[in-house]
Amino acid sequence: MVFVKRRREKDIGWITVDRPDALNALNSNVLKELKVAADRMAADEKVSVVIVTGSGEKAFVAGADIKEMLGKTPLEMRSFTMLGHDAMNTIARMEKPVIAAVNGYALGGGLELALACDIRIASENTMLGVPEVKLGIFPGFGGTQRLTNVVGKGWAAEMVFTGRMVTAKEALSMGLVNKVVPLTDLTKEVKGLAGMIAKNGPIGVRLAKSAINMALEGSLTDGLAYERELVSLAFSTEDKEEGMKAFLEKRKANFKGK
Ligand code: DAK
Repeated sequence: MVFVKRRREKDIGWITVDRPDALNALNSNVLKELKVAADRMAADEKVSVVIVTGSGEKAFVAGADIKEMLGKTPLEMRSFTMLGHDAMNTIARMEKPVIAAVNGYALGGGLELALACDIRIASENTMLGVPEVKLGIFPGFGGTQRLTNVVGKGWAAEMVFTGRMVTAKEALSMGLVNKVVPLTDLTKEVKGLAGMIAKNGPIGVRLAKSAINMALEGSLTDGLAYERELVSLAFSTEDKEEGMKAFLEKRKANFKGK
């Protein structure tokens, strides 16, 4: 892996887009490596929570690689888009919580990558936007869909139609990011959040992600039915016995993920 670094710290998996000279822009190789990294994190039983971030102090990801896209035919662009969708869908559908540690510019495909994650924590220097209309196109890695799901039609329409960047503070007020912290505190903040999640019963957390995803993909009736089936499944686990007994015995639960 050249452009995407992967590491595990105890039960937290880190995926870092590492192409700082181009503000971590997503070219074909980055997208292929992102997909591989996400697949490996999904398969690693030691990883409970995944954090996605960018290298350096300036950018999370400044978008799809404009230099690479310029020369592409529509058919080549279709293949490129499939790489993007593959990587981002793998993150969005992974049965583990994924946190974006947004450490600077999150633009175009970069914001779309952050939106494929479940939770976004941003540093104060972050600027977010979907400037594709300034290039004569519009967001194509799921931005029109996931941005609308997260912030609602009004904000999504304003961001997509104007292409303007919003500050981290404005993004917080829109619900586009969950929290804003100084850049120097970002790692500590996301680790703390990941640690809080990792302490909980992993099967419950994973099934919950699957049920939450259904809220965006189906009707309320289907979502409620899916939630009912999955939460019933959680009652078949040793973790449920342990969690409930631990509560009644006034002690910390020792979850085994079984
Ligand atoms: N692609 C390629 N290189 C990039 C880049 C990008 N998106 N963003 C920055 N860079 C490169 C710059 O070219 C520069 O490289 P050198 O000139 O040093 O070789 C280096 O990173 C540093 O950037 P700057 O010199 O520009 O740095 P500044 O601090 O002055 O400005 C900036 C930072 C983030 C404001 C600026 O770099 C900028 O505006 N970047 C472009 C942001 C952008 O427009 N992002 C959206 C990209 S379009 C589709 C599927 C997906 C997409 C489209 C279609 N289909 C389904 C068809 C997705 C599209 C996008 O994401």
